Amino acid sequence: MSRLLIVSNRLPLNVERKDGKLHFQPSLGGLATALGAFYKSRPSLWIGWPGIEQERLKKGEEKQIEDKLAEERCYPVFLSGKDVDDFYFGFCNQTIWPLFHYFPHFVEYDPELWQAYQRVNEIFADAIVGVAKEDDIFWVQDYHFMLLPKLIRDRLPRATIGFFLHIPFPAYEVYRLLPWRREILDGLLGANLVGFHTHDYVWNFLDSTRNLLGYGGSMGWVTTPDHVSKADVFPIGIGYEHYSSIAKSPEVDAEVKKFREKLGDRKIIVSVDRLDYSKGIPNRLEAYSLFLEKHPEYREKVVFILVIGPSRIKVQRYADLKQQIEEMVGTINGKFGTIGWTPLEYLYSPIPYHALLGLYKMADVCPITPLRDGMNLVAKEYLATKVDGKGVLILSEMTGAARELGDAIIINPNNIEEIAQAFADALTMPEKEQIERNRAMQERIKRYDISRWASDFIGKLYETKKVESGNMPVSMPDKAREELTSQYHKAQKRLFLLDYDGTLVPFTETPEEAKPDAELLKLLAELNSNAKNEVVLLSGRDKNTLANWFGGLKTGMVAEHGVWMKAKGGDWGMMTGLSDDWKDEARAILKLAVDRIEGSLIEEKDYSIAWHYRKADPRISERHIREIVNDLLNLTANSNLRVLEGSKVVEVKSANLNKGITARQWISKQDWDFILAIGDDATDEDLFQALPGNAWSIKVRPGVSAAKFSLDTPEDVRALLRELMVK
Ligand code: ADQ
Repeated sequence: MSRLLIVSNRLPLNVERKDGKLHFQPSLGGLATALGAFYKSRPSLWIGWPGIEQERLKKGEEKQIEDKLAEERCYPVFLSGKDVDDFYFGFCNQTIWPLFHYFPHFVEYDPELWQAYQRVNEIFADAIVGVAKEDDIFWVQDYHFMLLPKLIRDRLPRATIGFFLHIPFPAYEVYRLLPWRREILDGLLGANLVGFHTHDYVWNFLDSTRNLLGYGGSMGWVTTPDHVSKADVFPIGIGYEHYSSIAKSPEVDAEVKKFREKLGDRKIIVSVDRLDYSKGIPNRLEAYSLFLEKHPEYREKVVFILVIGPSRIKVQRYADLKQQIEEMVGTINGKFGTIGWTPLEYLYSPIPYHALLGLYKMADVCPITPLRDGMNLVAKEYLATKVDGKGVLILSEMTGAARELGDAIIINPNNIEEIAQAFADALTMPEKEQIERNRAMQERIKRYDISRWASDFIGKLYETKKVESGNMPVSMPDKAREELTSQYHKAQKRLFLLDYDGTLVPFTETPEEAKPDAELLKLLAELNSNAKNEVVLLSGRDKNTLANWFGGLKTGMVAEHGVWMKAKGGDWGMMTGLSDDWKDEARAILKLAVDRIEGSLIEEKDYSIAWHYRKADPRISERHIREIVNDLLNLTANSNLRVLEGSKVVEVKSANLNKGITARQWISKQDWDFILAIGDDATDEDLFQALPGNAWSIKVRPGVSAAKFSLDTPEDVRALLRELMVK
């Protein structure tokens, strides 16, 4: 089993200095606890910041920390105080966090913080590569390290890298606000697998990669020039069995007893959050106040225990929020409280595990009201402790958890009246209904628990890597070139299937400019004049252009992807059974595209129509291309037409027309003992797939392909063809 390297901002063990000495404490809550059992169950190493700034360490203490953490299979990456401030409190929590949680007005766009983010990601990349061994697989966690997948890939091109985002990925219209939006997408796409909590986040991510980087793909696959990535959904779970069994323990019952002694038999509402403006704490309190206002019968009969975990207090906005919450707590208690009854019990502190579970266990109602939340684990923890099935979960529809826990009372966190009503509904919900609702949700979170989440992710990561390995042609090594030449010379019947644009000539701004030069014509003439060779130019271009350019050569030719064909020395013949009555509608859509996108143009052929946008401003066309392709896809749905995306060209044509079908006809003509096919774009993939196993196939430009080898430029293709002919 290969070793798993988990990378996250914090380690499962946190280092603190108390009374001058270093102390190692298990990190509270979060990922470390959640993944603890999984990472211990296999060969692994956890890499992260140990929680103490470099300047606060004395001589020799770094080594001391390294040794102690090594016992727990952890590896520390040390950061200076300035890096922690600018990276963690800065870019992570004043730029990414608010933007990704739809608080654009809170976002700091500060190039200095961005530099710190880049710098710390680089520091981590170097540290990771320093400890990595061959065959290790990498699993990078969360928004702190979105550049890291690419930085690792730059250093270890063949690495297997996964990334999981624990927070939402926002809609394109929000994400695009970020000045460094492309760099971050590039960083993430260095991973083979990018995981999110919900389908919406996956869609948002794919939308942004299409709009900002122009990368297409389907079913979550993203094809970049040198690499393939997949985006997929993995809703994080909790250690369900662990929570539900501890909830039955005497320690937890003792905690419940302690609380009950203080609170009597009043109804209990409990909420637990880290201090954060995304968690919707003020609106929850406002709703509680409204509930007490509207339902005086509950006064003195209910207590709300508000638990808040200290977090990011160094960021001013968090300090302000803390003050706001404390003021609200004071106001509510002042307004409704009586001697002997405090409507709101406020705890601002980390809560020990058994006490936390005790609170969940005795809570009649758990209101979770974030304005945005990637998942929200408290919702799942609360349900897991409900061993008797009783209790009511109120859940904001803006949490990832709401996608899975539809049997909760779902609320809009901005609707204070609705939340207040939810308190009343929850407190009067019949026990039978509570149990029914909870059992359904418990089943689900029990099945897809944290270890299933982790093993599912790692399993998918391997699968994704396998797809990539099987589909990335390797650049041609010398040995393969020698073998190709040797086979060529031994062979008596040789077939060359050559694409034209992008393969034999580089791309130009307009299609007419890509005329063959004298050198190319000479090369093809020479290749074709050998009696043992049959050269076929397979192109999407129209027949007249090919006839004008290559008529003198007498090579085989295929125009419009197969509408027209011409054998070596023969005449043009047309494929039968084609119709063009669909062209008017497709032309109308593409004309609209030309009007909207300056510099783009339509190329009409007999049985296909193409829209070229190479000359258009890439920022504009990227945005519109999806719309145009979607219009074309709607038009062609359930028809025998195909929409093909080439390099800066979209083409509509009959599904019966593709280079693969045409190539098969040529291949079946003779018993060839040497076949070489070369192409560069999506239309050539049909050709590669149609080849027999012993054929040679080469893709020009790096990218995912069914071809066996790759070359970088048309000049390299010409050089290879020239090389073949040298005796
Ligand atoms: P968080 O924003 O931290 O996580 P959440 O999922 O609710 O949010 O997890 C908080 C954890 O901290 C829970 O395990 C909770 O029990 C614990 N906790 C909170 N306050 C505590 C206190 N006072 N004492 C003790 N424990 C406390 C991010 C994303 C979430 C996503 C998770 C996991 O923001 O949306 O669900 O990662 O992917």
